[in-house]
Amino acid sequence: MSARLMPTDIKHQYQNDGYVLIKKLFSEPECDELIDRSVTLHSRKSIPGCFHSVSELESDGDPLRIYPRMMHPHRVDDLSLRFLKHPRIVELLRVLLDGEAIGLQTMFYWKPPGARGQDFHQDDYYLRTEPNACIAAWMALDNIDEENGGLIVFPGSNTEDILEMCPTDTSQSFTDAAVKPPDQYVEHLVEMEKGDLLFFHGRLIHGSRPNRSGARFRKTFICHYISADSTNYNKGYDPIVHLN
Ligand SMILES: O=C(O)CCC(=O)C(=O)O
Repeated sequence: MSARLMPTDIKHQYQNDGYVLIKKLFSEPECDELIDRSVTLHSRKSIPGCFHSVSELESDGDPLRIYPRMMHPHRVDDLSLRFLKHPRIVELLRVLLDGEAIGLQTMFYWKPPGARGQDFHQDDYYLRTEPNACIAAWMALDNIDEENGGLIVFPGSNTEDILEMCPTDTSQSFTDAAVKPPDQYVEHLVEMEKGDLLFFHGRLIHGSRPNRSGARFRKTFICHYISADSTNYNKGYDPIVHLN
């Protein structure tokens, strides 16, 4: 799906399937700027509340300990904040949410070769937004496919309530609980090119498998938003970010 799609098409697909892919919303230089900044942040080894990385020797063979995901980089980095508030994202959020959005979190995933995935879940299990679902903006900073652990979605599962989370296989997933997708949903791998952005609904079942590639990272910058008229959300995500 292309950034040139009409707003009504974008909204229709989001409502029907629970996600919509916007091709090449960002250019390669824009992606590279964000990657360069993340490399600079990572070189600090540890930023309280954001990430703590260890050396290869200390990692016990877990690449995610060397390249852990960065939580809320927008709280320590102006460029990450600029992307959270990026006008191209905010304009599309307005279409998808029928109104204004508020920023709740950012994350930067390196997903290095050999890294575990994140088993199936719904984001609102964590964000607990009421009365409407939260929305993720998942931006590809590499070309992403099955081999390097691309995102898997279950189209239409956005109509489900929050489902039960059960213990899962932590040799494959860095999280220890997951939902079992109901039988009527069929998994779909979203192949993405660097600069593509996937919006998805907070009740959509999604996740990823390990990065099986020998040398390809799967870098992504992820933002979560809620409608400005939300009456509740998980206050653990405070402080929220007003986008204007
Ligand atoms: O990027 C991934 O592999 C999973 C990310 C995800 O599921 C999320 O941010 O909720």
